[in-house]
Amino acid sequence: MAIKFRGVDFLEFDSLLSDDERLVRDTARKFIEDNLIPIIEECNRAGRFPRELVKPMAELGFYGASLKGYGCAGMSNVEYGLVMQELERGDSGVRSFVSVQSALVMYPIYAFGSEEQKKTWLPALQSGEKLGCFGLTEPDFGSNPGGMRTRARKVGKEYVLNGEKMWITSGSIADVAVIWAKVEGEDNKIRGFLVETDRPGFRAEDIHGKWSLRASVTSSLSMQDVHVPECNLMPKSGGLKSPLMCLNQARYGIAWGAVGAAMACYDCALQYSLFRKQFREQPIASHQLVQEKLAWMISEITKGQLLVLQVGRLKDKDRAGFQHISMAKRNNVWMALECARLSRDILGANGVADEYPIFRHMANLESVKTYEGTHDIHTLIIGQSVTGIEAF
Ligand code: TGC
Ligand code: FAD
Repeated sequence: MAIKFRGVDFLEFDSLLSDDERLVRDTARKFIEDNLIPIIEECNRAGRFPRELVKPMAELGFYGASLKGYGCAGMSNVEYGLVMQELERGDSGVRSFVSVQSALVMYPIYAFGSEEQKKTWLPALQSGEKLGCFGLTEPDFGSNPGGMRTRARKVGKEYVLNGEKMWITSGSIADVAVIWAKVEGEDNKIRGFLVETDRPGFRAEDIHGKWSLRASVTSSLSMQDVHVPECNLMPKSGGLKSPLMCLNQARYGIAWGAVGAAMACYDCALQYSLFRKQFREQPIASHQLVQEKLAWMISEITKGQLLVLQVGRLKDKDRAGFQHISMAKRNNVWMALECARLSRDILGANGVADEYPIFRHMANLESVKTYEGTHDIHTLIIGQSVTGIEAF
């Protein structure tokens, strides 16, 4: 049975969007429908990142979409979020790629880079001519990145970097890595470096055997005496706060993206339930227990849409705090994962087949729940915000 996505809008959500916002959303939706949906199951099976989409997505302005100048589209945060929603409706791995390129590579260069770094990298990253990755997590430091062991040592007019980064999206396809390291002799302050990935001593190796985000490249990075000129240090970066500011941008996009994945699962399950008949030739949608699942999903998706729209409106006024973004990321990813599980259940045995997108979304969302701050870490960020007590 072929199931075509029809959009999900129970509470006139569209009426809260401007014409421009709807246009951006519909353009991204059509792009995903025409270009990603036809190939995503093959990519997922093969564990292949659809690199052929890199340039077409650049042409639509998806990279660094909310940044201004340097060839970037200058979208509002809500428009950017709607793009993320549509990308993840297709696949979390493709949304991940765009998140990393935009929020974790272009944003730090924009926020902490020198003018020269911005002119060198931003137009090339925007056009998809160059790709980037973000190295914060290490084998022994995930939720607690402040403990990182990667070091930078100043030697004359260069820095020498040593360390390991783990679970790095786009690591082996990146031309430039944003590397966070403690600078020796500067009180071990965390600073950000732009490291060209063809420098001697830099190695990226892909992590194989993932059951999740199979259409996304995930790598480990190793740096052994990698020399970079001092102008590769991002001058305005300083302290753990700098990478955490990048994470806010990415977490915000994920909160929208998760709504997209949830919409894909819900719409598929709804259509299936109206078509599939069991007992007295009745569609399974006529059973109360199935309706309860559908009612739960549409309620939670609607709440998730409103939550992330409000965070987006606040962000557009520069009033979104990181605790607001944590709430949106935590809630919406949890909600999407629950929708994926319930939708999978509604499809019965067909729910485990990749003829339908649900199991892929469900497996992807397990990573999304962990990366960019686990569900538990966001619980503690919200807890700290409301109590004033740190419980990490
Ligand atoms: P803590 O002492 O709390 O904070 C240090 C300083 O930073 C400030 N701060 C933030 N600033 C901006 N944005 C945030 N979200 C911030 N959170 C904290 C804080 O106020 C403080 O400022 P100051 O002025 O006092 O120095 O730091 P901590 O070491 O106790 O850790 C806090 C914690 C646990 C919340 C943080 O480390 C954390 O968020 N951990 C989770 C790590 C994480 O999310 N890693 C993500 C890696 S990248 C990734 O997963 C990419 S996947 C991408 C994809 O494929 O889509
Ligand atoms: P841990 O920190 O070891 O956590 C394990 C468990 O312990 C979790 O349930 C966690 O919630 C819990 N826990 C930890 N501390 C506490 C606490 N204080 N209180 C209560 N519970 C706690 N990182 C990057 O830097 N760049 C990337 O591009 C990137 N891409 C990724 C792509 C994928 C597919 C994945 C899976 C991860 C990626 N990551 C990336 C890494 C990701 O950010 C980390 O996996 C994440 O931050 C969690 O760290 P960890 O895996 O080491 O888990």
